[in-house]
Amino acid sequence: MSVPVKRVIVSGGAGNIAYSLLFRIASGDLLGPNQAIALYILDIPQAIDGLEGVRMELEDCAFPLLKDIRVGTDPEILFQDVDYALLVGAKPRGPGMERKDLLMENAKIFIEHGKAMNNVATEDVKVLVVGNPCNTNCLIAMHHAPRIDRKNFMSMTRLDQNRAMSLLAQKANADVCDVSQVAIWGNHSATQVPDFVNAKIRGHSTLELIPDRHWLETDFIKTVQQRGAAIIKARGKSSAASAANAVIDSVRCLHEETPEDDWFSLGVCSDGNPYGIAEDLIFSFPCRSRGEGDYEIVPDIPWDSFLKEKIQLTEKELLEEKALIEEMLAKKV
Ligand code: NAX
Repeated sequence: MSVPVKRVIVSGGAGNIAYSLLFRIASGDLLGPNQAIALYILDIPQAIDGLEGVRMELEDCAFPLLKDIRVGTDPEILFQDVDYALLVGAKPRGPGMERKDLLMENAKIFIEHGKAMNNVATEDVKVLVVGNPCNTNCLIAMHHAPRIDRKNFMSMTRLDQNRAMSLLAQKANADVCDVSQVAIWGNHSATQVPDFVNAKIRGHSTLELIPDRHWLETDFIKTVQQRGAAIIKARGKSSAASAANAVIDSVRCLHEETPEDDWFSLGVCSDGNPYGIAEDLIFSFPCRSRGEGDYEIVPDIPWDSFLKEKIQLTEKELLEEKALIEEMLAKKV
């Protein structure tokens, strides 16, 4: 029995992350081995040759699940009827560029992409924003796509979760499969909060297996927060394969029933519940899925005073980013 093709758009298609991501999507890693896929690949006009090269390589893989490839630079065409929008494309911070300029340059991109999705994507399109600053970019796209349910807008903190899981496993001499309930709270930035307080290793409290709270509060958190910069320093390029892998994990988690004793991290729109985080922020929470493409925020995870203080700081940063964007957009009008 044939299953209808799912349309997946990847923006930033000529970039670093997309070069890993597209091939994994086309091979079935994103939506499973029985789901035929159409790939729509978007970038800017200056990148059109790169896009054509990527298209040629995808064709040369002869992926059985890949039924259609479209490359282009017009969001209103490429977002047409998409089921999944993986928004990787963004403007990097240039030399001497201030944070507010970076926010504004990216705001323009995500306003355009939000509007295009509102106009032409399927109503239940699932949107995952990867391009930084991903939480605020996601918020902007969501605001410009009122036809689409707010719940469908997500930003990626799964790479941070995976980094945290690996570090905890290494420190405890455990397998990464033994590590569970690792949440990232807040912004995908240097203020993010990798939660070791509630994480488990072999079903036990991390604090029992790694009784070095000083290491957890300092080196562990800092290493996760600054891993992106460490990779740029080592490779001369930013994380790409691991970021693409985290995109795959983020989407797959929505379609697999989350085990009772676990959760995953995802930036989603806060409505104030259940943790009192300000409404209308894209904030990373521990989430669970029933396996139907949906998620809910896991309630009742306790915060000790250390976590609480850090979570308030990351919330403050997101509020500041939002206020800055609102101010700049208001001035422009
Ligand atoms: P690259 O600079 O290699 O690629 C970005 C691509 O986006 C380029 O091809 C560029 O032309 C394109 N682009 C720019 N404006 C566009 C627009 N208006 N429409 C469509 N495409 C557009 O960056 P790459 O290494 O692929 O990283 C992409 C983004 O992911 C960056 O913002 C990066 O900071 C972010 N990351 C986010 C992570 C996360 O966990 N959320 C981790 C990895 C990564 O750092």
